[in-house]
Amino acid sequence: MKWLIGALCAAIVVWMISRQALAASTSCESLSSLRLPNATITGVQTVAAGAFTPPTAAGGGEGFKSLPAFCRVAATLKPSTDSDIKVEVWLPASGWNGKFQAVGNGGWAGTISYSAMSRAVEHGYATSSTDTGHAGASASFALGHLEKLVDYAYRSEHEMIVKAKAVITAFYGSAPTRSYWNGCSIGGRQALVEAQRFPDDFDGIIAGAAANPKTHLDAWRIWMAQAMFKDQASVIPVGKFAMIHRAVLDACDAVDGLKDGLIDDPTRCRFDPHVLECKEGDAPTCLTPAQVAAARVVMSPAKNRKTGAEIFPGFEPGTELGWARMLSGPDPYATAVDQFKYIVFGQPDWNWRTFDLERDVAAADKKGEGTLSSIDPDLSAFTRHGGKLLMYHGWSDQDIAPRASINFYKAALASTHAPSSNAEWVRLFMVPGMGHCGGGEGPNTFDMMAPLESWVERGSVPDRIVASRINAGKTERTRPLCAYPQVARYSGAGSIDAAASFVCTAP
Ligand SMILES: [Ca+2]
Repeated sequence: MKWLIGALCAAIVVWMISRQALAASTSCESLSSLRLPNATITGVQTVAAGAFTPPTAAGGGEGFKSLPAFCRVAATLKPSTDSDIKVEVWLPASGWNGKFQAVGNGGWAGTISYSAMSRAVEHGYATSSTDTGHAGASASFALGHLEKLVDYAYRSEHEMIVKAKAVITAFYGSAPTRSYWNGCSIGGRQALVEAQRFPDDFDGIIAGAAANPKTHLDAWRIWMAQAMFKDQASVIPVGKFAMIHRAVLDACDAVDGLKDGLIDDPTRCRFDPHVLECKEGDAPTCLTPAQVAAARVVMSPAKNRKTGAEIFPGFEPGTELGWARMLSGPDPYATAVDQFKYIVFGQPDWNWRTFDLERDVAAADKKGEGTLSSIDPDLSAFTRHGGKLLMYHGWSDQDIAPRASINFYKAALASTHAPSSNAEWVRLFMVPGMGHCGGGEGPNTFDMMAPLESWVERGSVPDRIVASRINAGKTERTRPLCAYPQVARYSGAGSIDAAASFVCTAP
């Protein structure tokens, strides 16, 4: 008995010492005197548990009430004379898990991602976010400011990461044991950029719905809207999107082998909107010939009409309920128009109706070289560092066509030469029925961080990740997400709402 008590006491002492090591080694306020190259610390404060209030523009509200106490550090980084990069680093006052989780942005960024930061801190990580070097969600910042475009394209993230690691080390007295990136949309693009350009920044990277190639993505968005809004006749009223969705589901739900209200494998669904053409005139239940033509464009990839080369993949069947995000008119998605106004042509009064797919994609590629054009898929250096890349994309993404992630995944596998010590370094999970970074009709709640950490820290390669459909706090359905190209198949027994009834198998 005595030895047992002794061992127990020893264990408690070891535990207390290890806990001690994960708390701050210096006061939060003392970080204001930290000197970092090309950086100015502009604010340092201890924030009491639940006391954080974001600047009104950031939103988020109630989500911050559950935040534990943390040390909040704000800084401005100036890697170029025209740079004005705002960053924040948040450090849990106690219970730090020893790791760093940097979080990404959306659209043209222009704000610090407070909500994503709060989720990271709640889970014990030190975290950081940047506004990417400008304020506001438009691309107007780039007009006449090439250095700011470079900051947005890749430099602000890397600068933030270097400085955040220095702040973490100063605060806790030790560097993070592991560093991770977690981002979706532009944050997914930032993820791939980091893996390519700065392969030693992270041990593990999550790239959700990556906006890549950004130039082609925005060209596709305008091309699609141009077909829809070119004249009054071609406009499909938003009220018809649900009718089209119903028809797509009727045609394709069962094709994947299970009638569950989801198109689990859109690659097997063939749907021509011509089947919805009105017998005569127009009605809410059918499409006019001009609307059929517009729908065909919306459901097709954008291709170069001369060479046949794909510029960007199209929406998948099943996405129709989300079409309003980009196709509610009367103009194309402003995020896409901004690219051509402020970056490609430098003309704030540029008229999207003059857009010519082949000519203007070529112009965008030229202008975007080294910044927003396609990301080099050779991630060999990242694999030599031992890095793991976990990608995901919703099959019903209504903002970034999901095959863009499949394209990058395949290109990366083909061009990357990984050392045998890191032969398994990338996984892609397609999410049936999920919209852009969430939403949609499918199981859309899942944790990518835990499987990534198991992979990086314990060598457990993720092949199956369970996703849940939660409605009003109740889990209605669970499903496995399977490592691409595998798909989830119903085993034939058990509830179709339980992940245990499904196996991951070749398509
Ligand atoms: Ca189905």
